[in-house]
Amino acid sequence: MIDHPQEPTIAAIATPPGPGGIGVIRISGSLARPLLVSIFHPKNKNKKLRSHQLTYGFIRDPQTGSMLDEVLAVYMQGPKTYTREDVVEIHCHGSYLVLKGVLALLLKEGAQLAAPGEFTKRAFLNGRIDLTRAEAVMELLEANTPARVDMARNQLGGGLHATIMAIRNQLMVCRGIIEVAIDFPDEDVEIINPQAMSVQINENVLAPLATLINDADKGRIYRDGISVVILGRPNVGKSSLLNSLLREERAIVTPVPGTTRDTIEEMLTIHGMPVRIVDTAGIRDQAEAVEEIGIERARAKLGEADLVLFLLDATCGITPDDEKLRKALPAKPVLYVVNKIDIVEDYKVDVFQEKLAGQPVVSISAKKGDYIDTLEQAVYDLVCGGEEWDPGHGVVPNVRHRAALEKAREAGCRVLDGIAEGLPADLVAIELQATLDHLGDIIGETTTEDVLDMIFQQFCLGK
Ligand SMILES: Nc1nc2c(ncn2[C@@H]2O[C@H](COP(=O)(O)OP(=O)(O)OP(=O)(O)O)[C@@H](O)[C@H]2O)c(=O)[nH]1
Ligand SMILES: [Mg+2]
Repeated sequence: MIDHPQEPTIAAIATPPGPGGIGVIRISGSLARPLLVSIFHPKNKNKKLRSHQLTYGFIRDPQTGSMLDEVLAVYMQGPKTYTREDVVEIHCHGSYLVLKGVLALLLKEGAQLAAPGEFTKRAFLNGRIDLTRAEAVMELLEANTPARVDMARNQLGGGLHATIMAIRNQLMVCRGIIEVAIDFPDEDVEIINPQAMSVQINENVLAPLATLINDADKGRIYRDGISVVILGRPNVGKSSLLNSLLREERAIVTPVPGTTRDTIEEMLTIHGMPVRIVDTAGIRDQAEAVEEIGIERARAKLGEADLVLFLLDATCGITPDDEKLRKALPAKPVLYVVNKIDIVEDYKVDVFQEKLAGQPVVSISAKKGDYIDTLEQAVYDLVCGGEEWDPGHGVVPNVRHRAALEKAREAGCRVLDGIAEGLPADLVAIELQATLDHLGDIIGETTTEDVLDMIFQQFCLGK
């Protein structure tokens, strides 16, 4: 057992549970190297452990001498490591039991089990990465669409950090001027030029903050995705539409009204945006018991919907039942979709458009898969406000950042008001400092311990 210095050396299995080609154990801290030396036996006994070089050998229990695994081990001397501390990685066979055995040995020898996110937290606390980059690590691990990977990669590259720093620098220039005004209150010359400073704050602080907040809202759609519920009378083609959007025969389709009895949920992406699509039981009166339950579920799903696809049948126009259903809709964005246009001769959307007065309408054939791309575009436009937005373009703040940005913007507006009203410089300085602090929260400069704990606890083990 190796003696503990003050900061414990941490260890964890860094790869997910389940069989794999290899599984990696990671160790960080001042004991990383001695711990490795105590359990690792290079195949070539004369081979010295060199920093950042893989060595082939065996893990043995120093007490019993029994061999646990044949491994590749690497010792990386700080500060050029993930945590800036000494780091060791042991590449074992990807068996969970083997990995657990090696980890148990390390803990017996004096390592401490790492908390979730503790490696990344140390990287942050040791100043290797700021908080936005640490969060980007988690975002990257969780990213399940290419758009999310792009956003995470950008943040990991320091895009958000640099943008926040640039805004903070502008504020610091203003703070410098205001401090001079505070220090020399009796100067004849006016130190603060209110007009110039207002322009400076408007253009270089408030405008970029507004852009960041807007991008955060767009980014949220790409991170969390949206829920789209297909609704309509029985037999209008809801399940056919689900299948068309998924490009697979997921749901049962028959000419019998009341085919779908339960809600069916699937994930798909539209222009990179994750979409949870929900097919529902056709809504009608006089349904039998099982169908009735399905209809109740359909109604319940409406509550979670970000967008409702209201399906209509081109062969029958808008029927009294459709009207009834429309009237019962909750206040949600609705896209009307006229289906089965393939079997209507001389189909014209105008009749529907007139009746739906100003509401967005798309015409499709779910069965043939016609105009599904037009429908997807319409969904995208409705959700993104008709604005083409590229998630990979740069900086996309998350929900936590957004809250801090909003507070910074409010404080920034109070700075402007203070200047316009000619408030004393020291009062303006307080709001200016508040603006700076809210921005500091984003990059982790002024973030409190409990917020940090909350962020890192969301990480997975070994990261
Ligand atoms: N010609 C044509 N037929 C369609 C189209 N879409 C669906 N249908 C047919 O309409 C019938 C009902 O389709 P479904 O997709 O099961 O309709 P649904 O709205 O899910 O019906 P319920 O689950 O009973 O509420 C089937 O026979 C489909 O083949 C279309 O675009 N064109
Ligand atoms: Mg159906």
